[in-house]
Amino acid sequence: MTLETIASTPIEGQKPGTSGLRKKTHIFMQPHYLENFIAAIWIGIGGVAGKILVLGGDGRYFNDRAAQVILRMAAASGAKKIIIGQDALLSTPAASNLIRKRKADGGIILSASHNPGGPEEDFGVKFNTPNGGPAPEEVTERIFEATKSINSYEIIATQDVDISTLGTTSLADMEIEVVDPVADYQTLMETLFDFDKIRDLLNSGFSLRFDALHAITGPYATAILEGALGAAPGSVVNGIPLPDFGKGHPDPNPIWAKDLVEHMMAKDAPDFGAASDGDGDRNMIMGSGIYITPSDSVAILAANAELVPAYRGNMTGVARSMPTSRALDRVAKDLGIECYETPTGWKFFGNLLDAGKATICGEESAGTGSNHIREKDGLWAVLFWLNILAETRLSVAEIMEKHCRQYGRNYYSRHDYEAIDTEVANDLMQALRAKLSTLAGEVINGRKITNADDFAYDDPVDGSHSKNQGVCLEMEGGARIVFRLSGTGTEGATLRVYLEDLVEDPDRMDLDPQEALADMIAIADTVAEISSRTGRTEPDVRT
Ligand code: G16
Repeated sequence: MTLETIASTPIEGQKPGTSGLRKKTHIFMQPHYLENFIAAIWIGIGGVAGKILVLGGDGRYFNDRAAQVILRMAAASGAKKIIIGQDALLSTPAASNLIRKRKADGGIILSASHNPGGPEEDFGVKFNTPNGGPAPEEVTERIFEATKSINSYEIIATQDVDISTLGTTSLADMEIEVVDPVADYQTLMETLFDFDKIRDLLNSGFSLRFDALHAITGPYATAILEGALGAAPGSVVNGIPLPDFGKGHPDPNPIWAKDLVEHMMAKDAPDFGAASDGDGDRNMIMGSGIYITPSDSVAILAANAELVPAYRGNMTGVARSMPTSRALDRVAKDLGIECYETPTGWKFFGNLLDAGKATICGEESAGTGSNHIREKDGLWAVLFWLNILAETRLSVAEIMEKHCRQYGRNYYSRHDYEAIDTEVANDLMQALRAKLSTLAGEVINGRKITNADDFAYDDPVDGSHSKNQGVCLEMEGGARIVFRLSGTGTEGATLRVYLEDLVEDPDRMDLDPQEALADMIAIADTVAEISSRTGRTEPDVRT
């Protein structure tokens, strides 16, 4: 075992995006690519010497190899201890929990989240801070700056460490603790929800289907839903994590979780359906014959928080990302609590959660979570829904109907135009920004624009300022259109168009969202010239 200092040169483009550094796997596998970025993390966090870190990933291709490299680099740079999930597996929420529970100095999560995996697909690395949350911009900026001047890194030359056996081992002077990826997470869930009530529900003939999409939540869902809560064996499908996610796209939305949608829309559908993503932080919720949008889901969870042990009497505030529908705002108003509006990216909720300003947070991009950890949490959302269903004994559709009757319905859809030419996408956004000052007051397709701006955020806790976070057009009657470019894609640019319209007429609660939003869709195209600039007449994904 020898300590080696390997000469390297800075690699361009190692700029973390919305959630860590994501690139094609073969790029990460190039000589020094991963190593340079890890060395930059060490610099960005003020060195790793003497520190305790959590390490794990979603099991995608290259996960195990990358974990071995990181162990050898951490040991070479004097880390005190690494707590690693068995076989280098940890869901993102489980990693966040471990960082907090074990008071670690942070963690490295190997994942490109909902992006597909495999040698030709995507890989990613993200750093989470001691509060268990994604590194804030100030830290990712430091890491990025460091990538520009890396000219060597330290690594121990040795055989692979055994990370398949639970227990403690060592590498040079560094301790390595291999932990069960599920156990601590399951213990946490048991403290938040009424497992007895959920067990009663599942024993009463209530059926569920959880599609793990061959990603990380398989073992968690099997242990918790089938094991601890007694869902019928086979309720969890595609539960074995695979390096290429079975060639699927582990993104829980109606396009990529089509099989679940078909089951839930069938005549003999289960009572409840759900899916999670590659690293287990996203969720999709369905009932028999109904899909609940993420924006509605977070609003429903907040509205029913009193039914769930950990949240009863504990709702200090809620938060949503700017493009998420304003259904949550209506609930917050009713509860008499604040609803914060942040830029896209879970990292922006961290300060609000740490300061006790928000209890439940959610994003249109299928992320929902709370102050129990500092990441969004797919299975948590599933258990929250099951707890509500167990308490009310209503169906998912009835819960949705009741919610709309009380709060009105914020029809919502996101249209994604993927892999468009980066220059075309940037020009489109620039042209939109150039129009902002004249858009307010204009009437387009019969709807008056009441406000047009480029969203900026002043963090109420640390005062940090984030600008250019998306172009937002507000319209009369509670409608909105938001345009922004995704920060998580790895190919060209993805234009996201977020469409929302509020309907309060009780006779118009059951419309098809695409029909209800037809006006908004047309206005979006007129204002942003999507079809003429991109040549696309249809989005690739509609959520
Ligand atoms: C990440 C972030 C989320 C964000 C989502 C979409 O999710 O953690 O906060 O909403 O990306 O971001 P964008 O619109 O920039 O692609 P995940 O699940 O990929 O980590």
